[in-house]
Amino acid sequence: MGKKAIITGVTGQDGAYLSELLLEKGYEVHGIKRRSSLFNTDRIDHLYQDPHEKNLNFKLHYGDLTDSTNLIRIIQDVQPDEIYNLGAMSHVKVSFDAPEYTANADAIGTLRVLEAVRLLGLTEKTRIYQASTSELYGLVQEVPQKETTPFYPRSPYGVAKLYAYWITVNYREAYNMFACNGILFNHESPLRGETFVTRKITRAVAQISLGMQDKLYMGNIDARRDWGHAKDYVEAQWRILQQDEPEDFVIATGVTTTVRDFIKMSFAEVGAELEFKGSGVDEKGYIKSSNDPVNLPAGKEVVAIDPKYFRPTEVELLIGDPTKAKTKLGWEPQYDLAALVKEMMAADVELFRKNKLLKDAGYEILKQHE
Ligand code: NDP
Ligand code: GDR
Repeated sequence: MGKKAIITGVTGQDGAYLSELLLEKGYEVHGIKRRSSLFNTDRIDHLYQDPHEKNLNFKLHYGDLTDSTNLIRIIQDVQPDEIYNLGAMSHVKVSFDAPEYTANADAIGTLRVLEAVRLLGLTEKTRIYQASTSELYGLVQEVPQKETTPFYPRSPYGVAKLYAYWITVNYREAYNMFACNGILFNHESPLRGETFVTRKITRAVAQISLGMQDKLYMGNIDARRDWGHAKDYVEAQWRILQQDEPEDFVIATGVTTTVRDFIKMSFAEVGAELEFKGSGVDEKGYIKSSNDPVNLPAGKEVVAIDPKYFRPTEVELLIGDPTKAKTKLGWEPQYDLAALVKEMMAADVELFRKNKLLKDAGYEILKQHE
C-alpha cells in the first residue's frame, strides 16, 4: 500500500506542486483546505476526484491551522506517514497588517500540528516537514546563508516562522520525532500568488505588452532575492522526509538577483529593453528599444516607485548555500532564473491574451488586486 500524506496549505502554490509530485509517487494525498465564501481550489482543480468514486487517492478536508481540535481529528482519521505543514499567512508585507493572526497561524499552527501528532501517539509513525523560510535570516549576518547562519527576522511573518522553526527542532529533540525544517529561499512559478513580487511583475508586463495596463508601481527594487522554481523546491521537501535521520536543510539556487533585474528580464521576454533613470522614489523605468512600437514605444515610462509598497523593516539581501542539500539529498534544481522568468511570462501572456479576447468581446472576467 502507498504512503499517506497530509498537506496543510494544499490550495497554495507549493501545495499544488507537492500534491502532483506525491500522487505521481503513489501516495494517498489528504489536503487541508480552509472554508471560503468562494471556491479557493483553482490550483488543484485538475487533481479533483469525485468523492463518490471508489479508491480515491486525493481527498480534501476542511480545516484550519488555528483550530487544534480539527487538526487532531483529521490526523487521527488519516493516520498519515508524512505531514507537510505548508499552510501559513505567507505574505511578508501583509504580516505587518495582521501580526497577531500571522503568529496564530504560522507559529502556533505549527505547534498544533506537532502536538496533535504527539497526543495521538504517532511520534514514531508520522514524519513532519515544516515550511521554514529564508526570511529567518532577515538582517544580513553572513552570506551566503546556510544552515548555521544566525537568524535575525525582520517581519511579524519572519518572527512567527522563527518560533515554528525552533518548536520543530524542540519536538524532534524532546520526543524523538522525525520533524524537519526546510529553510526554503524564494520560489516562484506560474502558480505564484498574484501579490508576490515576481508574479506581480510578470502579470503587469504581460498586460502592459498587450495594451491593457499603463504602468507597474513597485516598492524596493534594490532588494535581492535567490529565486528558484517551486517545482524543484517541492521535490526537496519530499527528499527531506525520505532521509534516515531528521535534519534541517537550506534549499536555494545560490544565485541572487535584484528586483530591478527581474523586471528587466520580464520586459525582455516581450521584446523590450528597459532602462532605469533617476534614483530612490524618483527612479523610473523607460522602454529603451522594442520590437513593439504600439504598446511598448521607445521612451514610454512603464515602471515607477510607490512608497506604499515599502516595508517598515526590509530584508535586503538573500543568497543561499544549498551545499548540504546537494550533498546529502542529491537535490539539484532543474530551472535557472532565465527559465523561470520565461515560463512565468509565457503563462501570463497567454492568460491575458485570453482575457483580452473576452474583454474585447464584452466580457470581463479577471479581477485586479493590489
Ligand atoms: P501560499 O500563500 O501560496 O499558500 C499558503 C497556503 O496556506 C494556502 O493554501 C492557504 O489557504 C493556506 N493557509 C493560510 N492560512 C491558513 C490557515 N490559517 N489554516 C490553514 N491553511 C492556511 O504559499 P506557498 O505555497 O508559496 O508557500 C508554502 C509555505 O512555504 C508557506 O508556509 C510559506 O510561508 C512557506 N515558504 C514559502 C516560500 C516561497 O517562496 N513560496 C519560501 C519559504 C517558505 P488559502 O488558499 O485558503 O489562502
Ligand atoms: P518575500 O517575497 O517578502 O521575499 O517573501 P515578495 O515577493 O513579496 O518580495 C520580494 C522582495 O521584493 C520587494 N518588492 C516588492 N514586493 C512585493 N510583494 N510587491 C512589490 O510591489 C514590491 N516591490 C519591491 C520586497 O520589498 C521584497 O524585498 C516570500 C514569501 O513567499 C514568503 O512566504 C517566503 O517565506 C519568502 O519569500 C522566502
